[in-house]
Amino acid sequence: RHKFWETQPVGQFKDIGDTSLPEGPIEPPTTLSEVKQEPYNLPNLYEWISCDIDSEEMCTEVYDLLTHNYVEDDETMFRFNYSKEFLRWALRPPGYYKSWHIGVRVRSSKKLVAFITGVPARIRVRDNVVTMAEINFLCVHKKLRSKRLAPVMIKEVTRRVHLENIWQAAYTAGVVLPTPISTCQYWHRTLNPKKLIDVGFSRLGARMTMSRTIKLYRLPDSTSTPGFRKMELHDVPAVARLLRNYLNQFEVAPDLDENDVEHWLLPTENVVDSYVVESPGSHKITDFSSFYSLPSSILGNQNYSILKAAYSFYNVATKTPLLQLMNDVLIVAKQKDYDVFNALDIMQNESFLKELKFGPGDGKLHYYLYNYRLRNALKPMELGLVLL
Ligand code: YNC
Ligand code: MG
Repeated sequence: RHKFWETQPVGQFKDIGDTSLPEGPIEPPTTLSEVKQEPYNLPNLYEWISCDIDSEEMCTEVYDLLTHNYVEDDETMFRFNYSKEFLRWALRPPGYYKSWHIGVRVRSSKKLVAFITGVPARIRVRDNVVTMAEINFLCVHKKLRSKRLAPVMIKEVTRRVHLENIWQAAYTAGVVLPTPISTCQYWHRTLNPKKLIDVGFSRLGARMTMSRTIKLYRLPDSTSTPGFRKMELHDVPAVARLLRNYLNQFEVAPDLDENDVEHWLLPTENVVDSYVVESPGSHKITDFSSFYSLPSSILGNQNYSILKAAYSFYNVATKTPLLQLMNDVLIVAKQKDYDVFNALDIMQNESFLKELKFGPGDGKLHYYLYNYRLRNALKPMELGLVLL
């Protein structure tokens, strides 16, 4: 059934429930000289490139490919519209490899028609910190679908990851593949009900009028927690300590040092936003919350072309109740004109979703590890990892 994935070192459906199989790497690493030195063969019309995402022209080409060909919802009403600034942020974390930003061009016209990326990350799986690649932005132009290009893209990124002596990877997808380590669900908190209903993102509830709906989702004008403010550069050590300590409780979570925290969590306009609570007396940082900005194109609506969505990233509450912290973050997201605030049911998010009027989305998000077996799937609440 999965002609490609059956050949790969991933948990296979037939092995589900087989507790005799050990946890950990499925295949041992080979020596670097055993890694294939030449790129995989593409059909002759196409050629591989490494994308220099620093270059404005290259970044624009990638942006245009993704804007027109990347992930859509099942009803094709929306398509992810990652911004160029977001792509640069997502693809250039500490220690990134340019060779892992892989494009496929048409030889004759030079048009970019496919893309896949990896970035390095230390991911802890239970007690083991493993250097992995986080794989994202796999995209094949709509006109080249179902030609088995994706397996070649995946094999090529795997080869380039192996060349850096890295043998594991983490990724998420909306489709079921062999085999999820966890299956999660998105929840959506309406911030702009009128627009969400107008564009078909949500529907007016039974026995609800528009004005009652607007009232239901209304938020205070300002945040309620004393000492709640935007994260700044000098907060990096304190935020790193908070996060490292917090993420320890999950079965799978990133192992973040201060450099990672600076890159992934220091606010970047229209990309990532982070807030801290600084205790008014002691100036201690006690709480932290963050979200990233991922708009979607609205396909075929007369009135609107972009849905502004914020996605919950990492949150840590040690003093402020998590519910209150998240309510303050909803307030700032509303102030920043986001239409909707999304969160997965991972980490401790279930504790605030219903109370803060998030509603469950359709569609699931599946988490995967490459070349690393877990004996049992994890509950979403056991996951401490957010991929972009
Ligand atoms: C997917 N999303 O099952 P089988 S998520 C992985 N992730 O193989 P073809 C996928 N595999 O089942 P198409 C996949 N979607 O026969 C499909 N597949 O074994 C598998 N969509 O290939 C599929 N982006 O080329 C099948 O299919 C084989 O032309 C079929 O291309 C697929 O970024 C795709 O949703 C997704 O652009 C490129 O549909 C295309 O349809 C497309 O005939 C819209 O492929 C955008 C979209 C996916 C977003 C993402 C994570 C990707 C993870 C890839 C796996 C990484 C493994 C680890 C590598 C490093 C290892 C080290 C060390
Ligand atoms: Mg194809």
